[in-house]
Amino acid sequence: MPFSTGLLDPEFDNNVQGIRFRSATATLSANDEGDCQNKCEENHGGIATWVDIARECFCTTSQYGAILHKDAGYKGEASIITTDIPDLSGELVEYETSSITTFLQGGPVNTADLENIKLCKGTDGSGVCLTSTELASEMSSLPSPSVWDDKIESIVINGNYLVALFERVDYKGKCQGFFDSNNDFGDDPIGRCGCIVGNWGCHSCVSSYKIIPLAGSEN
Ligand SMILES: [Ca+2]
Ligand SMILES: [Ca+2]
Repeated sequence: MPFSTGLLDPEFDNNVQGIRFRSATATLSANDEGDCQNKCEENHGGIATWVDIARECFCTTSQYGAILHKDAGYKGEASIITTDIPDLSGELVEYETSSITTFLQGGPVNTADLENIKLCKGTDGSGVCLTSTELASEMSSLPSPSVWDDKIESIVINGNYLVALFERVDYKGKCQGFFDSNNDFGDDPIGRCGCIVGNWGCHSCVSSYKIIPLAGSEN
C-alpha cells in the first residue's frame, strides 16, 4: 500500500480540500517485451519498460486511487477517488476527510474479474451468494432488494481487488473497503448497523458496492 492512514495529522484532519496523485510504477509478470507493453497499456493505461536481461516488466501509470473516509479508522461516509480532484466540495466527503485508504488501480472490470467475487448471505461464503451473473463492476442498489438488501454477511475475493461496500444505495452512508475475503461481517462496521445495546439489533446494511481491480501483482 503506497500510503494509508487511519488518522490524518491535525493540520490535515477535516481540512483536505483537494487530491492529486503522483505517477506510480508497478511490476507486472510478462513473458516478453510485447506482452509487457500489452498488459501495461491495455490493463493499466501505463507506459511499459521491459528490462530484457532481468526479464522484468515495469509499468508506470498515474493511476493511484484513494478512499477518503469522513471518520478516523477508515470509517464513516466515504468518497472513492480515481482521478485528480482539485476541489472536493462536490464530493460526498467534502472537506471532512479524517482517514485515507490508497490503492493502485488496475484496468477496468471485466467478466473474468466478476467471477473472482461473491457477496453472500450467511457467513463463510457458504450461503446463497450473488455471483458473476448477477454482479456488475458497481451497483448503486442490489438486485432484488427484498432478497439481498441489508442481507450480505460475507464476501469472497479471489485475487487483487478492492471491493467497497456501502450502507445505503447510491454509494452513500458508511463505507467499508475490503481487499480480502471476510467470512463474517458480524464484527465489521458494515455488518453492525442498527445496534441498540451491545450486539442487540445489529445487522448487515450493505445496499450498494463498487469493485476496483488493483495493479501490481497480476499474472
Ligand atoms: Ca472527519
Ligand atoms: Ca442498507
